[in-house]
Amino acid sequence: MEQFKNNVKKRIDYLGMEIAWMLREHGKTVVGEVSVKQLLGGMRGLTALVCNTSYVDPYRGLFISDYAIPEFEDKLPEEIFYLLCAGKFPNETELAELQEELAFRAELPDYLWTFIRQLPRHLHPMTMFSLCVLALEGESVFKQKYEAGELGKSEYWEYMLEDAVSLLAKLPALAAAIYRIHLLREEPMDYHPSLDWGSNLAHMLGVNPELSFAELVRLYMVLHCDHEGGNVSAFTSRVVNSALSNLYYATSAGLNGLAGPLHGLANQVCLRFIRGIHERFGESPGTDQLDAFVREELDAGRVIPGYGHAVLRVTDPRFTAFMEFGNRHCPNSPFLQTVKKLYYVVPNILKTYKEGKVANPYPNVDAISGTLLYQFGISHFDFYTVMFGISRTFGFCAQSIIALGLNQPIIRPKSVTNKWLMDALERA
Ligand code: FCX
Repeated sequence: MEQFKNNVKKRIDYLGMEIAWMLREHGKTVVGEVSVKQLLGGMRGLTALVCNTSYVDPYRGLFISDYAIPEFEDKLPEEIFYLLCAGKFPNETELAELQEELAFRAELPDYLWTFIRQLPRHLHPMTMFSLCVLALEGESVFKQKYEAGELGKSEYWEYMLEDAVSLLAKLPALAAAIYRIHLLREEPMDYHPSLDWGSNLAHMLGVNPELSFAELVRLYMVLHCDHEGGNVSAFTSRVVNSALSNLYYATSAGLNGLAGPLHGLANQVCLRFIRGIHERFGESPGTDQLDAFVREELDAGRVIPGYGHAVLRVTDPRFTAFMEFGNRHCPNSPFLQTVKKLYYVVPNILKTYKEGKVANPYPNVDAISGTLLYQFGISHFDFYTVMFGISRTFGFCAQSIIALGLNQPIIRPKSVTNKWLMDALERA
């Protein structure tokens, strides 16, 4: 992995130079302020983190380096990982080097197979996934070297990268094993050495041999890989890693955040939502029926899954990319048709709901991703967030590699009490 490491090192050195300049010239310059509303409101809109792997523009969506979604949506997941870490796409030999390494490390250790098979069946697949990542923690080379006192601070990132590649290499076999053993109740499929990482995942899930399914899995992995640093899962993973907990701990922690219904679990909730609509109105509901259904949900105090976002203020470009895929591959799917009708109905309702309080009435990625997985044969909804998690692990890993390369310290903001805040307000 020499070329990969060299390219990541170049990126870290470059970013490090920028940071040195900012600290030298502007260490005390104030670039923002915090309102009481932000302090009490989940820090929404507060600029408090630097994350160099990706950026979310409220109106244009996800950028990785300077590339917007249409410029990278046709890439392989491993190319995206390269881009997240090195800030550039790999050339042919660089890609081959990384792919060889991923293939070399893809096998699961025997103890993990035993662990997977013994997991209680009632656990949610996200719980299984997070537990399995945690169970691999003893594999961490970073941890072994750190405990042996063999690591200087400037080498931390290199061993994070070692751990990242080992972990990512194993995710297709690991996730597919959970799906097949516990949800399908079938035997796992063998790893296919001639396939790339994403195609192997599609192959090992074993639900659909069509090329278009591998294409969907590839796109799914690319679109979910990272979404800057402040979302629940990425932030959690980064905070945990900032204590020098290794990437297995950090990834498992991030996955636990992703498992919440306001975050990654929304994709599974969305599909149940659409199925609920079909059960009630049939597979071709009218827009007036959908309008009434959505209003009922809101009146019952429930959120409309797949709509809204803490940062985006337009339709999520990841939603648009999936919609284009759906239009090409399954335009007549009743689920896709209902997603389209909801897109027509929901924003208009949310715009005026709670006196216009919903900051973004438009769909996010979760409004459609599950529909496509379902259409292509992944019929167990509970697995959708695992798919999200496999992909998001690319981002967790890249963010921590870069942060440690830049010697970022342990994350530890200061919290205050109501009394402290009220005293401060009285003095202001
Ligand atoms: N349905 C109903 N109400 C909504 C809503 C929705 N889809 N989106 C926002 N609101 C409500 C909020 O609940 C909040 O009400 P409150 O003040 O009475 O609590 C109000 O509108 C203002 O919230 P807003 O500032 O717009 O949104 P937040 O940044 O607080 O929250 C999420 C963002 C994504 C959590 C919110 O829009 C939501 O709950 N959406 C539905 C769940 C979902 O799709 N999650 C996935 C998001 C994402 F893509 C991901 O991380 O995977």
